[in-house]
Amino acid sequence: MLTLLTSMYLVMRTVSSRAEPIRVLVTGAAGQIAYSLLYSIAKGDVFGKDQPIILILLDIPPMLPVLDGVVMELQDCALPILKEVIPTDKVEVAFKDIDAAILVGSMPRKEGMERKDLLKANVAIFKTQGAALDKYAKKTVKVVVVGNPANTNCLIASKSAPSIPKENFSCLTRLDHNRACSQVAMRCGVSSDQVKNVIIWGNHSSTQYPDVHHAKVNLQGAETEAYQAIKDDAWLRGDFISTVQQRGAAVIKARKLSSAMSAAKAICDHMRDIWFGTKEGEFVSMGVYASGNSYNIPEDLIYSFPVQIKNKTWKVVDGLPINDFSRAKMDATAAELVEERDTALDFLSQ
Ligand code: NAX
Repeated sequence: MLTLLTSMYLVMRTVSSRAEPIRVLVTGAAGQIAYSLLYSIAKGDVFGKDQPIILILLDIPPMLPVLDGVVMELQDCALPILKEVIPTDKVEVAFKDIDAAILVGSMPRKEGMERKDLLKANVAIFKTQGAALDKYAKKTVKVVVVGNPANTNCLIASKSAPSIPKENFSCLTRLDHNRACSQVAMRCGVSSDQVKNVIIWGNHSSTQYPDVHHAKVNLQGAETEAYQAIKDDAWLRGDFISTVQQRGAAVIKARKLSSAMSAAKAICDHMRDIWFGTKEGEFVSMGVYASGNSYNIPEDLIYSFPVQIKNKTWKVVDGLPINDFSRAKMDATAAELVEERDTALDFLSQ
């Protein structure tokens, strides 16, 4: 019996090691988030330990020498599933036949730059990359946008890629989600895996609404509502929310650099959940296309909702009761996104 099982295992290993490699694109690949992210992807943390990968690294021309260094380091990691690494500054190379796109690169805010100018520069980048997705990528490609303003950049990329289903696009709010989870866990003195179903609503900006009305904490084996476990409504409605909203700024202040390790971990969590699905009875936060049918959020936005994922397809968790406190915060972040979208669409049509 043991011999039979062993040989079945060996056959399965051989079959999976012969699996076709998938093509995974990371943009902004010479930047600091990518530097933390690429190793995790290339060793199988995201798409599976037996899934061969071709990694394509896109950055702008001045960063090509830096990309060469990243390629050398990836080679030096000697990772068995990493079949090839392709550094490039050309979208037609980068987006060709890709299965997954992690769009990290964007225009950073420079000193003295107006918010509108920043948005305009990013609309240009995500219009080009959306058009490249449309032209060169597989129609099944899964796209996650990280570069800020992530929600609106994601919307622009999706609108510029009409042949790819809108549902294939999402933006990262998992870092905010993980931050919220961790704050609750620390407050309750449990590990973060004992906290589930926190929600980030809306924009990945300081108007986001971290909500724990539906979250559960496992306290010594007993699943407890987060509000009951914490027993401090003033903290949950005050400092908890502002800590999560301002966490990115706090990290920059302390580190003199923005979040990179935690952002890379969140990207892995986000893409792994798309690929393999969410756990039974659990939901995660993700910026996805708002159809107008969920929680009275206006349509045609990329808005962060609680989602469950099965067969690489997300579904908003509908029907959660929303109180007045939450409603006001969900609407405020939606209003910011509407304004950002309208400005971006003006630029897109120019
Ligand atoms: P870095 O400045 O270290 O790296 C960005 C890289 O993108 C650079 O190498 C740059 O040359 C490249 N790039 C610029 N334009 C490009 C283009 N058109 N095509 C390809 N590459 C291009 O920034 P990093 O710390 O890695 O952050 C990257 C982005 O993530 C920023 O926009 C940042 O604001 C955003 N973040 C988003 C988060 C989220 O939760 N959605 C959290 C982390 C992070 O703040």
